[in-house]
Amino acid sequence: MTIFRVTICLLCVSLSTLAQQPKALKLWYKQPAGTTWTNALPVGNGRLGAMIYGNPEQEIIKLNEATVWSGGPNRNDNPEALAALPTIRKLIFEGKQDEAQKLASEKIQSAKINGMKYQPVGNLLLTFPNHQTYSNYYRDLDIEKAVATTSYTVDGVRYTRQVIASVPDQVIVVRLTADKPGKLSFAAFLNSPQQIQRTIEGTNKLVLTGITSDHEGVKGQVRFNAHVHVMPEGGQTSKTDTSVVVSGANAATLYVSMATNFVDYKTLTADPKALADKHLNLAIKRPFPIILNNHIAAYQRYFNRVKLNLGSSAAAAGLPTDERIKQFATGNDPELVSLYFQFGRYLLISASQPGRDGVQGQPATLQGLWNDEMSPPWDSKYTININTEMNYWPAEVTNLTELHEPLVKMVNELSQTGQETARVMYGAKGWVAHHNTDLWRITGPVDPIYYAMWPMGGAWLSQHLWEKYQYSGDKKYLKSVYPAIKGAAEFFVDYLVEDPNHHYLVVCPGMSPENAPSTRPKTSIDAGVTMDNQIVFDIFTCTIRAAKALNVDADFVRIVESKLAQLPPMQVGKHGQLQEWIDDLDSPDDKHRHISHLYGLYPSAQLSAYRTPQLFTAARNTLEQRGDVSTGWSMGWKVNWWARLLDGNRAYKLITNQLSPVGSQQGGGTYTNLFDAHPPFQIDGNFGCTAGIAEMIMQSHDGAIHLLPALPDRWQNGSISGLRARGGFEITSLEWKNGKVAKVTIKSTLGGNCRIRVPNEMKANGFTTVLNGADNPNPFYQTLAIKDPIISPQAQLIMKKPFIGPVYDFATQPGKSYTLVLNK
Ligand code: FUC
Repeated sequence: MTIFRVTICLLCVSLSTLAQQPKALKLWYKQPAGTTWTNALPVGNGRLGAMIYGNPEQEIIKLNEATVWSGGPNRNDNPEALAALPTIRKLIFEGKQDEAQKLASEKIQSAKINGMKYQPVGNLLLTFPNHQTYSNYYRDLDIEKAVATTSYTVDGVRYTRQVIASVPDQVIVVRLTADKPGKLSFAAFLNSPQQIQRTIEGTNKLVLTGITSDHEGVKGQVRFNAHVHVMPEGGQTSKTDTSVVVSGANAATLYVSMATNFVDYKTLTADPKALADKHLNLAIKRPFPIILNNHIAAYQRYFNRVKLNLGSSAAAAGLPTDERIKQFATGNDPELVSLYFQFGRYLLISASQPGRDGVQGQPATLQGLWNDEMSPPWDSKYTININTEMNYWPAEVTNLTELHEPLVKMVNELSQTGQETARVMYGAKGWVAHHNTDLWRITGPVDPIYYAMWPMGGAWLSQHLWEKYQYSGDKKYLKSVYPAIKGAAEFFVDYLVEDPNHHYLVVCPGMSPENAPSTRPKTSIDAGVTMDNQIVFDIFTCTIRAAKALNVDADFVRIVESKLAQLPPMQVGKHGQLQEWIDDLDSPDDKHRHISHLYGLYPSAQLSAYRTPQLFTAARNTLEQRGDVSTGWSMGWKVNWWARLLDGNRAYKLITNQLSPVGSQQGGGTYTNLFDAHPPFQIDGNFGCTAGIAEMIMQSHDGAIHLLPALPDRWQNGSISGLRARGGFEITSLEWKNGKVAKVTIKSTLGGNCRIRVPNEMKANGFTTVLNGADNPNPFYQTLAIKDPIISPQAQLIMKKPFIGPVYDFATQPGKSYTLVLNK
């Protein structure tokens, strides 16, 4: 045991030690968005969203409200599943997967309902006569303030538009100004691809009412209202049949309020007009500067918690964002990475807000909050075999835990609707969800059975309930989500069956999401695939740990422990890969975007450089074999995997792929507005990459807080403040120089042992050096007991010794901060 000199700093982190925020936290452009939605800029308050085009002559503001979905309350269980289940299982165990899948497509696949669509409200159009010709054009999205601004000059007058989506006021506000009096003239107009009616109340209030469309035999039942109150300063206001016309004003403020009849997934009894008016009538009493200030304060409450500096770039000062994306791969622009990281946080703050004052948001969909199509790709719903989970990967680590709440609420609701699915389809207790859900919280199978035969969505989503607790240690919260966690485990206690060939307990039928072995490429259905085993391992483990933390359900814990012990071990196949299926069927030529069996590497913590070196090496081989370029979300996941593989340069390469212009490589890429491309646009890649950048700088899953675990050569100097680590620790500030930790301050909120792994020796006093990998006594850092793998005799595993830096332990007390500095 070595004793070091210490610099302990109790709650005394001065601002000067915090990371310097680069100034350029703006997306900016020299041209309008034109007609291209992915050139437009997003604002949102978790419920109301807008995409702003910044076209001088006709401003287009595309409007969304989070509960505008097709259809209405419905279910999509297939009750014929139960009787067919024994035959399907028998066929699978006999190796007749094709026949099993055919039967499952008749008996398990949903008869007709594959989920409803997230749909747009419509467009606010502002027409500015004689603004065809303009000069000095500029538009930006300031993600430090969450304000979108457009400005340009016509006939010597500077026109400026600002747009915000306010959480406190629950309206979108458009502020129009001209720098000379009496020069502002425009017409405001609403239209929509939905079935709508329009009226104008008084002279200055546009009112649109609509109802969403029918889909797959479910009647469209969401009624919605959009109200726009046009408040000019000076000038004259008049109206036509459809427009409010303002001429000769000095300035104007437009308040946009939207609401629906949605109360919850089974209730549509709210009054959309009354609700839209309630928010509007309060907001119009407040002048724009007050609404703006309150909006910025509410936004910064979240945004300012994390600051990241990876170094400055010349490009940041001079080049618009679209040009920087084009040049990223060949230039040196670390500020684009920090902008992209913070943009992910911006998007989560804008797309996913906790409920307040009777207003509730929904979790971020495949497109977050922003969609202008009646039939968007994959309905812009919730694909829960990766995409929805990825949306929330940044929530805890980047210090946005409150924004996890809409997802937590959705999982709690699924744990209700999914009970019937578990019972009628599989004769099981607990609850189940398949690979998609929607506003109506459907839990039955969606899409053809090749994609749908995946009863794991509930168990994976439940990890988010558990992880939120891992970061906060809040037992009251844990108690509130424990029934959902337990219910997800209960399902598998009943659903697991003994595999007569290997004698393990397995998920059957199941599948490795959306992939199939090359020997039977059209048949995904199987038993005991690696990801299923890993997810069941996690839901059982967290149920046991949660029950013990809450001191409940000792008998049930014993049952779960015994089932857990009978799960299959992970396997290393003949190509040195982590096996995807229970049999060694993987092809090294398989480039499939889903690499689901690496779930165990991230987001789970089942693979470790230090504890499971063979599986860790096999995971690396798998990732090498699959290659880099793929869909956007797949590359976002790969950033996290390479970070967990402690390979910063490879993670950086994936960021480079991600920050390439759409179309410049075989898949993925980034649109000019920094939205991630599947393609098409899918927001998960934004969030995945944001989480991955955090994971490169700090990890907290493998028995310790690991500082700079995967720092690329490009980021040898930098700083970050505000990341959160499991066990209630906050990395209040971390500065590194030449790849070494120069100084770190960690605040403890729960107390307990803090263990850090660092790349270099630190000066500390009273801290101990951990030798021989002794267990961390902090319960939040308890590692997982992973079975020894089965390794193919043909597998060649070239093991690399992972870098092992010093590991220090120090006791912490709640509310206190601790600082360590580099031992030069
Ligand atoms: C899954 C993925 C697709 C896409 C869709 C929304 O089906 O396989 O790539 O992301 O979800």
